[in-house]
Amino acid sequence: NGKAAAAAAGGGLVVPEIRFTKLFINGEFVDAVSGKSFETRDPRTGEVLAHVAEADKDDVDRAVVAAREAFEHGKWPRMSGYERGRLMNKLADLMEEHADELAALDGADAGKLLLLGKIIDIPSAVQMLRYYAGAADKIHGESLRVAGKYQGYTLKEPIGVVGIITPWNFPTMMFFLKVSPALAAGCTVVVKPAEQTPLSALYYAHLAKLAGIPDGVINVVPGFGPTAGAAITSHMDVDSVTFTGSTEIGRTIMEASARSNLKMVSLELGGKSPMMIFDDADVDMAVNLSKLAIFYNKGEICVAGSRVYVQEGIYDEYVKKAVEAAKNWKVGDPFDATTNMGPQVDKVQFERVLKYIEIGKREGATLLTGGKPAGDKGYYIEPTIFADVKEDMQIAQEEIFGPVMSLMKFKTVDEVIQKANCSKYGLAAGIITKNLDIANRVSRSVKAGTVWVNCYFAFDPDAPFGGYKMSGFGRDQGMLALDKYLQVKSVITALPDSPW
Ligand code: TXE
Repeated sequence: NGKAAAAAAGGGLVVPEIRFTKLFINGEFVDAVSGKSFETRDPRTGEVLAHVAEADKDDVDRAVVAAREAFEHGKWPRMSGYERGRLMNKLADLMEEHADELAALDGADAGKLLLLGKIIDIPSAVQMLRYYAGAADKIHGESLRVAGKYQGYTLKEPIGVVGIITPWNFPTMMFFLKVSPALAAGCTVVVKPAEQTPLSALYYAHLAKLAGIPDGVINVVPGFGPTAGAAITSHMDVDSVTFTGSTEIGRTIMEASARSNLKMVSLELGGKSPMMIFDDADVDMAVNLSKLAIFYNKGEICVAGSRVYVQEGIYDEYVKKAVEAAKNWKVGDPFDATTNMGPQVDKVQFERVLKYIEIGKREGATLLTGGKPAGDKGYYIEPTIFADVKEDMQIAQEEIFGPVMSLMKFKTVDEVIQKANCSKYGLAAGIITKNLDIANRVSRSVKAGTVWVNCYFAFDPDAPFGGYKMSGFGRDQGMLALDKYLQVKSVITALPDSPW
């Protein structure tokens, strides 16, 4: 049983009982049509945490039928925005009540730090939900300037049934990043959480029911990408798909939309974000921010500051201090409050990161620290820094998604702008300087959806978030994200008797 396995894996630490392991369709927990299930593992040990019902095409069909019924005939899209917001706030209250358990669930499933789950992941998701709860009664169209004897206005209508496909690095945040605006807009959803981390999404489905969100509005179908995921993206009765994950699968999803019903697609994909540190920066502060930018959440974060550019005047001092900081970044059990970094999410990612470390060595980059597994059990990797990295190396171009920093020296502002933009990605960028002119110039020159100046990971529900270039398109967060879940209808009415 899940609890026993979890307790064994965590050495008796506070892993909650795993209560929800079935699919959630039309307000009920149900087995998969096939009767199949899959394992989700504890990355601290590689041992099985729980067996979860495995959705496939038939289950997705059932979930879409439920979501369609709830959309076409149910209360949710017809309710006032105020009432939808009220129920969303109730769900947020329930999340707060269960915050410890939820943080522990993601901790065990994804190897995330328990402490940070409690103070960052769960509260941020709650904040996101409340932000959109507040938006639900403020969605309105415009009155138009239509020439001639007509009057015109736009209506904003929910887009319909939304397919949501999420990754495993922030299971809770990703769920609410997409589900919250969809709910505010009046949509119904079919969510496929990542196969590595399906547990918290099922818990949220349960809480949504307790909060009074009607059956069929939120459906959760854990399963694998090529089966359950593909069934959503190629479904003829899903109106929109919103995805966060790899660039490769982003392409597959667009193809699936093109081949099926041309459903709307929005994609938040990979990144290789540059962190630019200028000569006038406080080196300690720069080390601290850039260390967090790459080692936070074990580098499993799409906006990780994985390319670090340091200006020549402070380069040597930066290197010395950054290596020291990496060595002091404590790798260990995510349930231990003194740990800075837990294990990579699974064996696949663990091996992928180690493969990139080998590539970096082969390409001729200088390994300053780290570079191997930490410990002999579980998927832990040492915080790793490569110096003398060149723009054309794979470790400077490809997303590693692990605790591996690629360090480069630069001389001028123009040079660093050119190098920062020398990437197929454009998700985020960091700038550390006290010089306002440099900060402004670089902010405007860098091709990235988010720029952080003298800070990093400063997320807010009101700040739109998404990519340039091959980091995808469409924005999560902010009022702008509501557009992904809304149709705009222009209504033009003849006014034959209008005086003007
Ligand atoms: O991603 P996938 P993976 C990057 C990161 C990582 C790499 C691979 O570089 O190392 O991607 O990770 C579902 N149709 N990011 O393999 O496969 C899948 O089940 C529909 C960056 O985990 O893209 C899961 O729910 N769906 C990223 C989700 O897509 C499919 C976060 C993401 O998995 C599918 C995660 C298909 N054919 C990885 N195939 C970020 N931007 O934050 C898979 N999926």
